[in-house]
Amino acid sequence: MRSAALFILLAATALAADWRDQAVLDLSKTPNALLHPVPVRAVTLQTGFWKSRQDVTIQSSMPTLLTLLEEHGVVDNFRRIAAQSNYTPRRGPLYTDSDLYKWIEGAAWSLHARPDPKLEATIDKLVDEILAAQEPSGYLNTWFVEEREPLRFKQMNSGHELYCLGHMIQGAVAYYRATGKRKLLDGGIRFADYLLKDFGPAPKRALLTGHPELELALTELYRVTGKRAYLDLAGYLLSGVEKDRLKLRPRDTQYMFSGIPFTSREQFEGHAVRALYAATGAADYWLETGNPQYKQTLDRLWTDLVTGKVFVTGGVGSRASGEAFGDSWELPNRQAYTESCASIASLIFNQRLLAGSGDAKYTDIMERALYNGINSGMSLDGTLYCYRNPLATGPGEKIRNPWYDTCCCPPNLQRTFTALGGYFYSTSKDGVWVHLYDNTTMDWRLESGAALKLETRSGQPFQGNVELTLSPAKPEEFTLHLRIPAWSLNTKVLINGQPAGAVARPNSYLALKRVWKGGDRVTMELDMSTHLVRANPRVPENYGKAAVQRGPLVYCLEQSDNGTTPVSDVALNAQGGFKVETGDARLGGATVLRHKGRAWQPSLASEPLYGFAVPKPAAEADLTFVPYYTFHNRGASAMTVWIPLLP
Ligand code: FUB
Ligand code: ZN
Repeated sequence: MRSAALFILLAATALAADWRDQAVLDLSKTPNALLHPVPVRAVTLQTGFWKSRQDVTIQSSMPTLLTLLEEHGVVDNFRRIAAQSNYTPRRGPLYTDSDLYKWIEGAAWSLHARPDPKLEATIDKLVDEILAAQEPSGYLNTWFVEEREPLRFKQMNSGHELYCLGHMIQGAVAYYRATGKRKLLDGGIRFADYLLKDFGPAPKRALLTGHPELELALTELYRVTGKRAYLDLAGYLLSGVEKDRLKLRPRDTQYMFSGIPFTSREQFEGHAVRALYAATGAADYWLETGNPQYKQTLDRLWTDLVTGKVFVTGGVGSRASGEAFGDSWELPNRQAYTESCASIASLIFNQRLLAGSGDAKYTDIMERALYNGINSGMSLDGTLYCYRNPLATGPGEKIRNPWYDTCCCPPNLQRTFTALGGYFYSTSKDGVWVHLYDNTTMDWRLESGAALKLETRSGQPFQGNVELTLSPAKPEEFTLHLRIPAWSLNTKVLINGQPAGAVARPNSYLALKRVWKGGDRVTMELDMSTHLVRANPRVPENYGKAAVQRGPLVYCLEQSDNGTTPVSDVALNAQGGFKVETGDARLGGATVLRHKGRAWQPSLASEPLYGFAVPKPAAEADLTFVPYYTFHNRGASAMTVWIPLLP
């Protein structure tokens, strides 16, 4: 008894005491992380684009989704186990536990940004109810109980037991980092330790993540606790050594993106969320171990992603069947699957690769996903969600819904938006990095230990102005790494009103090294020209078409703005400028674009399917473009991102 108490005490002291200083990813001791994210709580989002999205998440989306989770029995699924009577039957598919864990994670990150005792009390209560369902062994899953108990770890391809544990650990880590409360974390540790005892390389029982997720959670658990066995377990899961013991077929390992050595992967394939979560876990594993084979595989997969498998909106996943990646350049518009979770997975995959390199090419993909294919996932009022984020819809096609029985995307969006402060800045040995521009205040420190306050003011994503004011505690030499986005072809940078004297190359970080002192100001003018984006001609659907991009935002045509001519009957003039109109009140103040085009009249619907000449669009058309993330916020009208281009 005494030794058990001593063990608990030792375990308790093993956690780092600096929970307040830990970022979304605590890379402070990670050997291969060049960049270290700044904690969420150290960054205040001031009035601006992302604050308004975060406000909607915290004030509207979080409470309404909790009500829906309650109404659909997701919390009762835990309560009924502790009640041990005919409380209520279990409801929902086998992965609902993860939805509540993700909701808790979202709520926890929001506490970093904005302390809220009422919300904290709500989380505390949920945590107690969750833990009351945990078995003394540490096992916890509301599906594999009662008559399904004998099936535990027997349906690992599809069972989602480890997926749910992964989300439990991530929710627990976020809550610990928000409050210092370790109850849920201890629950996660108990379950992870239960796995360590019985599962692993032979002679232990084999383990497999049928839906990867636990890999990244275990790495973060290692970062919080310092216990190497969690990282080793992640390595074991990624090693794919159990293919033969578990009799996995190639089609299983392809779909799950697990079960064979991660380092043998040649391309992204199978279920998009599974594949990108696996790659994210592998990137974490590489950051911690430096294993070069992992790095080579990650580079190979990243190239595969960006050369043929990511949509212009940052969305990922081309096929509804198997929620899967397609072949390279298979990027359909209306049929695009582009699950919100897959765009988020791409964001966090690239986040790890950025931390390991400081290369802006990763931030470019992150930004594309964040402003477009992720941002579209939650309606402007925070009550409707996209599971799919297609690049075209027909009239009346309902993409936004308040609830999905497979409710993975809504809380995934929430945890992303509430943690947003953690994506803006990093530190490195030589200074500080600014990845995204908005109105934010960073109150943190350099890695030398010197305090640094950094105010950023910007009209992004609608305007190109950026102004940074630095306030180091005392004059200090360090490098300010400013991201020059790929879309900003001409960027002006001034330091205290004088040219910075360095070339601001698109898609790079501009390194400004000097002795910085209180009140130093850097101003930038990002190039907000509107671009017509062309797809590689190998993308069959988009041959001869263009998409419209201004700053980080991809635009679309919605029927509701474009009169009675169907948006599938219009073409775009390559010549002539776009008229920029700021502050559309119907779209939360977004900038809309107007441009001249042509329309087919009569409608193409009345033209024959085949002929010897292409009909010409003859009528003049005034086209109105709105940011893609706002689509279907005024009802389900036809929408398209890619538009035929006139010569
Ligand atoms: O497999 C259940 C859910 O479906 C997962 O949470 C997501 O990856 C989604 O594809
Ligand atoms: Zn999802």
